[in-house]
This record gives sequence, structure tokens and C-alpha cells, in this order.
Amino acid sequence: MGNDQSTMVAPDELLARFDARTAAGDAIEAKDWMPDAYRKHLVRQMSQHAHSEVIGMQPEGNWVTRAPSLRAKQILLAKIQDEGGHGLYLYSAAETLGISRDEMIHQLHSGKAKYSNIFNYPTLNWADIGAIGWLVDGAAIVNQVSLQRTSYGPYSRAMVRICKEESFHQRQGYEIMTYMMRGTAEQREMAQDAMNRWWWPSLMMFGPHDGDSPHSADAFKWKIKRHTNDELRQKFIDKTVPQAELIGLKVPDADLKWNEEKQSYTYGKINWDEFHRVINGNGPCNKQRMEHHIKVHNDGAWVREAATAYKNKQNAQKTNLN
Ligand code: BYC
Repeated sequence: MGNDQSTMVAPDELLARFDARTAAGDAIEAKDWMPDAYRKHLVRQMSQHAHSEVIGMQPEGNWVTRAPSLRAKQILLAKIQDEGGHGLYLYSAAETLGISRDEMIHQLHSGKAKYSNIFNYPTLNWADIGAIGWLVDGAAIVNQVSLQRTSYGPYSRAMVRICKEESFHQRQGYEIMTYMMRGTAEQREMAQDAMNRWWWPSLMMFGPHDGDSPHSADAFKWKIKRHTNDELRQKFIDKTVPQAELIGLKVPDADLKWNEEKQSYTYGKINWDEFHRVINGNGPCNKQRMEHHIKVHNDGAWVREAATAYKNKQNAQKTNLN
């Protein structure tokens, strides 16, 4: 795909112009010429991002019928709907790169496309909903604030809107954790248990350490990424540890220490074997998440068919009138 330019200018010259534009920090738009590798990189990352938003509805959906109050239930429902909305903006933004929604869903169902490691863990108690909002959305915001300045225009604009909603999600999660820490001994234990289970997988959300991140070189060259995986992970840790301490939660890392010189925390070793196991389909809930998505997608086929038939009928009527 390309615009009129591409038929008149030599490929080397197109690439040189593209590199100059990304180096200068220009936004690339859907109709601009772009190298295939840039398009592929974005389709991979944006579809993974969209799938994460949608699959992320499942662990939270598990608690809608068991939310402890009507207020909590309303907030949780609103949050889950937001996540579905984020998935839809991101699928639409990815479609501008020439891939169809059907193809993206097919890639998810066949295992070709990944989604965030974090959504393959179970939500065992109500505090898990607090931990997801606080830690998972908190990690996502750090990553997504940086992506607001990504070089592809439709992706960057989707991020601006998504970040506004994510900050509400992060606060509702922290509020749940705060209330539980002010509650009974059992409630405090539940909150700490959720913290223990979600902390490390949240750190893994930022991806492998910089030296082990195969896509980072291209991502930096084209300004898709503005910060490294480790820079963002560090930012998240530095921001989150004081929040945990403030409400009396212990971060489950014996090696966590404040480094006065660096003005940031040093932290323990991340279990990358676990990360690779989970992103390659063998986490605690991968099978369940995918089976549910496939079932719901198949059950909803008639809705998509009806909507397409209605649209085709309207188009035919317009043609007849012309
Ligand atoms: N999970 O070279 P690297 C939300 C893969 S949802 C799974 O560093 P890159 C929410 C990576 O794909 C928001 N896989 O890759 C929703 C690659 O494998 P492939 C979720 C991961 O792309 C509901 C390989 O590891 N946020 O907020 O330069 C409820 C090497 O990695 C992960 C996003 O999706 C992972 N965590 O950097 C609550 C952010 N990390 O593709 C909340 C958008 C790495 O070669 N994505 N891999 O097979 C990104 O910013 C980047 O893609 C990443 C990875 C930083 C994640």
C-alpha cells in the first residue's frame, strides 16, 4: 500500500524520506508511504495491544456477579466496558494499516498473535480486582503514556484517549486496596495475597530486559517506542512502591532496595522462564481465556452477519435511488 508518491519515486528515496520523517519526529499517517517492516511491526504490536484489552475483560468479568456492593459493581462494569472500547479503538487503528479485524481475530485464535502475559492469571478473590486496577492498569498507563508519542498517528491518538480512562481504572484499583487494608485482618491478608500474586507478572508486562528485546532496535529507529522496556519498568516500580508502603502492603521482593545515588529502587530477578511459559500458551489460564474468546466469537457470528446484511441492504437501496 502507498500513496501516489510511491509510483513516481524510487524505493531508496522513499525509504530515505521515511527515515528522515521519523527521525524528525513527524507523525506517519495511514495514507503515507511506509516500509513493509514498519507496517508489520505495528500490526504485530497494535493487534497484540487490542487483544490484550479484550482478553483482559475476562479476569475482571469473573467478579461482576460477586462485587461486594452495588457501587463496586457499577464501577467494575464501567471499567470492563472501557477495556472493550479500548480494544475497539485499537482494532480500528490497526485496520488503517491494511489488515482486517477478521484476520487479527484469526491470528489470535490460531496462536500467531500474542496478548499480554498478565491476563493468563486467575482472579481468586475480590482484592485481585483491586490489584488489577492498581498494578495492571498502573503498569499499562506507564507504557501507554510513552506510546502517546509513538510515530504512527492513529496509534498515538488512540493512546491519548485510552490513557485518560486508564487513570480512573488505576485509582479505582488503589481505592479497593486501600479499603481492604483498612479492614479486618482477613481483608488485609487477602489484599497482601493479591499483591504477592500480581506484582511479578505486572513487572513482566513491560517485556524482556533491554538486551533481550528483539524488536526494540527497529522500534527505536522508527520512534514506535520512545522508552526502553527497562526504563518503563523502573518508572512503574519507583512510582508504585511508595503507594504500597503508604497503605501497609509489602512488596514481595526481598531484594528491593532504595538506591540513594540513582534515586530509584533496585529490584530482584524476574522469572523469565515463567514469562516465556505464559506468553507461549502455557500459563495457568491461557487455555480457558482462548476457549472462552473462541466460543463467544462463534456465538456472536449471527450478530455480525445480521449487521453486514443490513449494511448491504442499505447500500443497495442507496444505489437504486441514484
Ligand atoms: N506479554 O522485543 P520485545 C490493559 C513478546 S491491556 C506478552 O520487547 P516489543 C488492560 C513480544 O510480543 C494493555 N508478550 O517486543 C486491559 C515479542 O514476541 P513476538 C496491554 C510479550 O513489542 C484489561 C517478544 O515478547 N498493553 O491495560 O518491542 C484490564 C519480545 O519482546 C510481552 C500493551 O499491550 C507481554 N507483556 O515490546 C486491565 C502495550 N512483552 O511478538 C488492563 C503495547 C513482550 O515477537 N505493547 N512480549 O512473538 C508494547 O508496548 C510492546 O509490544 C511491549 C513489548 C512493551 C509489550
